[in-house]
Amino acid sequence: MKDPRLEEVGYDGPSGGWGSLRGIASVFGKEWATPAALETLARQNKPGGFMCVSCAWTKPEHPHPLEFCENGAKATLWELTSRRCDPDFFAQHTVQDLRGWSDFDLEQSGRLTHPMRYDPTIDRYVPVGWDEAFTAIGRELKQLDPKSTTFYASGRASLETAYLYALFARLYGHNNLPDSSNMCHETTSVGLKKVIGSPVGTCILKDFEDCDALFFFGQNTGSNSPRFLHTLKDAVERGCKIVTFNPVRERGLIEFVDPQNPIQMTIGKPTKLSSLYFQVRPGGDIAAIMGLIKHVLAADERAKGTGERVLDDAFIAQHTHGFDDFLKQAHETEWADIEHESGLSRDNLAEAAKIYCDAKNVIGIYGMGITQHVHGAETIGMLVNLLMLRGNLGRPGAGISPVRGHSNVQGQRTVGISEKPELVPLDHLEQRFAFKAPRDKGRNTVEACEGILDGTVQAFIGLGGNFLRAIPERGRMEAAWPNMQLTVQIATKLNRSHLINGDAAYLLPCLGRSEIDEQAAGPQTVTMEDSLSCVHGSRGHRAPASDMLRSELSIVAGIAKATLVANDAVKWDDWTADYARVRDLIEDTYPDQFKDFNARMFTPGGFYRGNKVRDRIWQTKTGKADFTLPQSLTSVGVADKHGRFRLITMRSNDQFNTTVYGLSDRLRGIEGTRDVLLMCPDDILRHELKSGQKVSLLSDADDGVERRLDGLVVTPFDLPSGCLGAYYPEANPLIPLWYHDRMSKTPAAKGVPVRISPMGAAA
Ligand SMILES: Nc1nc2c(c(=O)[nH]1)N[C@H]1C(S)=C(S)[C@@H](COP(=O)(O)OP(=O)(O)OC[C@H]3O[C@@H](n4cnc5c(=O)[nH]c(N)nc54)[C@H](O)[C@@H]3O)O[C@H]1N2
Ligand SMILES: Nc1nc2c(c(=O)[nH]1)N[C@H]1C(S)=C(S)[C@@H](COP(=O)(O)OP(=O)(O)OC[C@H]3O[C@@H](n4cnc5c(=O)[nH]c(N)nc54)[C@H](O)[C@@H]3O)O[C@H]1N2
Ligand SMILES: [Mo]
Repeated sequence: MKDPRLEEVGYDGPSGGWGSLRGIASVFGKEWATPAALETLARQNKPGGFMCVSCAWTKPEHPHPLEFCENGAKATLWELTSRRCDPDFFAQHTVQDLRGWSDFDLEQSGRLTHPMRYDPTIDRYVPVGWDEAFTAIGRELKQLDPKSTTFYASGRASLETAYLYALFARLYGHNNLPDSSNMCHETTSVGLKKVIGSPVGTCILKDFEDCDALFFFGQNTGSNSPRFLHTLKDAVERGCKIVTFNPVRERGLIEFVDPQNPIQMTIGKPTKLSSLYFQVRPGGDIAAIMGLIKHVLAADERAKGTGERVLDDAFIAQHTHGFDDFLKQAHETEWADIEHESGLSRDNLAEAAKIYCDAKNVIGIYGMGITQHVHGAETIGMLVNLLMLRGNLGRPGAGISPVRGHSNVQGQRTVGISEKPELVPLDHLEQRFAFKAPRDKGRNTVEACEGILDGTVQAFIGLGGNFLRAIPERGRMEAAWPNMQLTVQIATKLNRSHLINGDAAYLLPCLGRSEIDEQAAGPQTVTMEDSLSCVHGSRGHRAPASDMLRSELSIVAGIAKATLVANDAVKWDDWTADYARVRDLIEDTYPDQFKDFNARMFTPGGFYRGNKVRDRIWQTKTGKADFTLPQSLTSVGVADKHGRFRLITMRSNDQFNTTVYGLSDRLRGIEGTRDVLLMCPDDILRHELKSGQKVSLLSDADDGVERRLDGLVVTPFDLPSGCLGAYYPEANPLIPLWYHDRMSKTPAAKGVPVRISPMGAAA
């Protein structure tokens, strides 16, 4: 009999349902349902309203009466807080003192209200006028070598702001434009582009109405893109099958009750989502997909005599490259290795392969469970291999759909936030703005961190985000950060990255997306691109949290104007006065994708930017879609060894990235704490640990660097053996900076090598 103390923590209810409404209430109390807050939420993700600041899932043409989810509501309400982090607050607390606060408490201090300058003599932030701040920042930047500076963007800023931010970097003289995508779907931008020529997903919402099966890898819909649950539910109810691969049995992918459907809420049964659910080992997806592929190939062999082929031979012959070599590798791969690396059995994979073969149209879906691995890009290549066998690319109802993170992270890359000069139409920009653009490759997030460590990066501007919490290698990074000459943070709320400063440091508060953005030409609209490449206008209607706030665009323009020499082609004031002019610039730079931008931005459901893969045009080196030959069957970057675990860093249902709303991970049954180490009961016994015991995690990366995290409580959880779970961002000190996807340098926040040490004991 199982030791009752090892009973796994978990949650048996469906996702959605009453629990999602209680989830909102538990963070915001009764206030969340005030008329003003509800009115704001009712405008969320609607044409003419504002686009949610939470995830990037698409906003449909026919929205629900309330087109928001539990977590979208939390993100909006978080921005609407009545608390203010004003000059009085900063007068009361030294920065040293604030460093002792939890991340939760820092953000709870409310919306930033005034531009602030760090005064090292009193270790406090003090108010500064906007012009004075811009002039001082401009003066610093003018003295620095542009190549020693770096302009980070978290993925929330609008297309208009992103376009100007990237333009500013290039006019100033660098391509150092790391962004949150570098920690997220850069694996897609590089890996997917390499094999099919598209850096983004190929599906549109209509495809989800026409697909027969969805193969789902490492994306936690219930917490991270809950509005997508409606799409999944509709698909399942018309007969589409979902096959899920995830080490964690995520409730959101098991069953769902639509909180907007009164009948289902009161008397209905939850909709069962996944037909098959595979608890793959972390990093085991390459092997699992190889297993699926072997079954598909075997089915095709069997079918050859009958005349009805399983493979789409015509597609493979006309549209792909490298099939024969791949076929050879698939045949040579042993089932024993596949079973070992994936943790799944040949027979179980046969069931999934049958669903794949029976389905006319299949969509492959994935998230961070795939992208945040050392061989993440190869895993994406494997998923493409699987899809290509039956021509599931470039036709309706089929394709590949990475689920993106921040609400405009995909769009920022579309309009020029990239360290890779070849991805940006520099010739056009040079001509349009009469300057010589830098042509050398800039720094991505990992390279920016390397530069901060070795002193070659001397200034950091952060357009949103919480860089020092989001990146790996926290210990060394926090120590090196103050060596910079200048740090500037543009933000809505105080966070830890604002408490570690360069010699000169500024904290510049900006408007949130639900707020009115009044400029010389009147209230402004901004635009975003969602996960399915649809572009939407967004207009705030609430009074700003403080009179002193400025829009992100005007702050970028203010710094740029104070930094750059005058240039008649560059009109910061005109652009700030009327963002329609910036949209004209975007249309001029990207005419194919943004035709009639201003006229189309309020198209219900957004306007689709297009994707050549839908017409089976492959913008790759070979001019075809390429089969990938994986170099290894695991996407984890270090070998197995006794005592070494694979740690997956996870998001709870009560956080948005580094912003922690509360201590309830409702859909996993973890309440009241984030200091947990999730572990399977067998491993707890095998390693002579006890449920409830406090332990430390130590980096096991064989590089001699000590990285540790203390005070985690061993918590039995349904996970594959050899796998541990802990929360992001708390666990980030354990990830080595060099532990990243080989092709794209996306930090590998899943499959991190660690070992467990009892608290207090030496390693
Ligand atoms: N509410 C809320 N919404 C969010 C966010 C948030 O923090 N909160 N963050 C936003 C951002 S920026 C992003 S990028 C997305 C992130 O959304 P997701 O892509 O869902 O990212 P994660 O939560 O990190 O983890 C994804 C899943 O991968 C699984 N996994 C871990 N390792 C493996 C593996 O080796 N193989 C497989 N198959 N699965 C694995 C985990 O169990 C988890 O269920 O969500 C966005 N939306
Ligand atoms: N271990 C581990 N590490 C990870 C991940 C993981 O799964 N595991 N995920 C990675 C991923 S996918 C991502 S995207 C990154 C996230 O990295 P970031 O994007 O840098 O971090 P966020 O937590 O989203 O940023 C939150 C802060 O943004 C500011 N903010 C909020 N709204 C606005 C706004 O409208 N404008 C401006 N200017 N500021 C605003 C607030 O000050 C808030 O404190 O983390 C990465 N790090
Ligand atoms: Mo992300």
